[in-house]
Amino acid sequence: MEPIHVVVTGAAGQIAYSLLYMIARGEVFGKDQPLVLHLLDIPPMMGVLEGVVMELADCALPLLNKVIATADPEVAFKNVSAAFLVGAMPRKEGMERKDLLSANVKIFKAQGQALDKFALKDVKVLVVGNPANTNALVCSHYAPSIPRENFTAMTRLDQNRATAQLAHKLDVSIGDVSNVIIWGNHSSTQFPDPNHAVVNIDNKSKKLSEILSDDSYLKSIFVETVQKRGAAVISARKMSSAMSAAKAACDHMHDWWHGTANGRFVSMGVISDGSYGAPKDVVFSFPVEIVGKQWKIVQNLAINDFTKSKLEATGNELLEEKTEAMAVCDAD
Ligand code: NAX
Repeated sequence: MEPIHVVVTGAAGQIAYSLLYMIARGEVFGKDQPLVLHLLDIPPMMGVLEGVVMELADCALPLLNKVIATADPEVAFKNVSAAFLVGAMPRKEGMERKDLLSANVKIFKAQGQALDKFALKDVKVLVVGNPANTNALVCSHYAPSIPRENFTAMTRLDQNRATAQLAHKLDVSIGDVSNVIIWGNHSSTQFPDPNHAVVNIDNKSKKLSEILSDDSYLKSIFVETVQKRGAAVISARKMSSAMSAAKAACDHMHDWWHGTANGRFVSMGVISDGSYGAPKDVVFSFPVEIVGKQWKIVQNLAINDFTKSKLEATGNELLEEKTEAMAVCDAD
């Protein structure tokens, strides 16, 4: 089989350190799909990146045909079929959310332009670097020759966290819980929604509501635990989530590449068509089903008033981010 070219940005950072290994082992594109990995980072990180390249070689991975480490976006994005945009400016002490957004928007504008020029036109782009949803929107805006559907943002870590919380609460295996939804922004306004979750118990599929009717847990403890999980990991590890973020990035791209099982859906930040009253033309996390590498927003789920109000809040935040981001881009 011909190798495909895959780029990972922020390749010298901590998420990439786990992610590169998982991709190169075949866990995303398949155990028979050879790969050429392109690693992009900024010039001061080239020394560190060289160490990552050495370790990848020392892993002796049969699917890894070649590794290209570079600080040049033209080399990094050339002919890629899939892009993991992990690299971003981290939040420094004293930095306002606005400053962070403005620094990152410029990075994703430049990378959108580079994808437009050098990547394959059917490239699948997953944005992990924060603010992920708005970065994905900016990236797509500056890559007009690539379909907007090909730009997505990662909320899979939130989905995995939510699924793990429910499995723990019900004392079932994680594989027995599915269809938990993350709506909206990958931020503290996201809404982890357990209302459509399905649990496999005694070989029967049941709606979560049939086996767990603890409203105070589902509406407050569960939602807050998921929303604040990132902060809890930082406080314990003194560093942000990396292994779990890498695993989630693999899950996201894996399902996009190979599709979702019948009746199952996953959450992805995708360009909004206004479904469920979400604002149009922002990157909003929805439940999606995937067939033939094309995602489709799951329609006709019943939405209660509580969920509606949560969707409105996270949608408003995304509209604000979009306005700020586009102002930065226009001034750049
Ligand atoms: P690190 O700071 O360890 O690594 C980031 C890397 O990106 C660094 O090596 C840096 O030099 C590089 N970089 C900066 N600007 C770049 C540019 N213009 N081109 C290429 N590389 C560039 O951060 P890490 O822990 O790996 O996190 C990366 C990003 O993921 C952060 O923005 C973080 O906020 C975000 N996250 C997003 C998550 C999500 O669910 N969407 C969860 C995990 C994570 O917090």
